[in-house]
Amino acid sequence: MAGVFITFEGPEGCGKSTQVARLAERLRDEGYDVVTTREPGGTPAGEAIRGILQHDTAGEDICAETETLLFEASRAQLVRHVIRPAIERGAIVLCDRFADSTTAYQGYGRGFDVEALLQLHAFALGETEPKLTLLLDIDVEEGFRRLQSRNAETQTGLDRMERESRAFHQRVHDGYLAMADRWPGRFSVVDGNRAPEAVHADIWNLVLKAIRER
Ligand code: Z5A
Repeated sequence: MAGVFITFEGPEGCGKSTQVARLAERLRDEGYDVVTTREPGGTPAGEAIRGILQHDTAGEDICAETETLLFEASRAQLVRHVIRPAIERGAIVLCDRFADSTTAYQGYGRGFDVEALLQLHAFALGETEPKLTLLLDIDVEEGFRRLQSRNAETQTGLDRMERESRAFHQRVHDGYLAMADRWPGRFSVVDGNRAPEAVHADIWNLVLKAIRER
């Protein structure tokens, strides 16, 4: 039986990574073969690209066009080296961010033409599309509060994207909701403002449904 490809999306601090880990653990406990990965990253080339994207390497300003193409390059590699082989062997693939992040951040956030970005995705992804995209919706301010307290705990500063303005992050947030309206068959919006257990309960039901329908 073919696997199921599920992506997690949302604005800063929405709790994706927490939910991916919790879901993966529960699915594994139930006996499923689970592969977790993330974007940018997930392959040696992708992780090297992640390093360039997160920090201004050697103080060099990465222009928005380069940024967009680097995200797509990381994705093309991840799709062919990790995601497709896992789907083919029947695994449940959980990916923390995917192509919708480029549409949200570089499209709605930076202002690049969304339809042009969709063509870039088609080139990077080929036929590989998520069956289910879980959008963890959270208020922008709440997301920043969470990131600030996490960064204070881990003593890390804000990365390049986190330093963008509140207005930028609000456009990203609103763009995500626009995408969920445009592709209701693939997107499910989950209220991420609640406690992790409540968020997980909704995700669990949606994921079980997607697995049964495969
Ligand atoms: N980006 C892009 O621009 N274009 C693209 O194509 C792609 C990405 C693929 C990747 O950063 C950056 O690249 C990202 C988008 C951009 N921008 N930024 N900034 P990343 O991979 O380092 O980080 P992220 O994907 O943005 O994740 P995050 O927002 O930092 O975290 P999260 O995965 O959403 O949340 P978390 O790590 O699970 O939780 C954050 C904190 O909140 C943590 O302390 C948790 O313990 C806490 N938390 C989690 N859930 C809850 C609940 N329910 N209640 C209270 N507290 C919670």
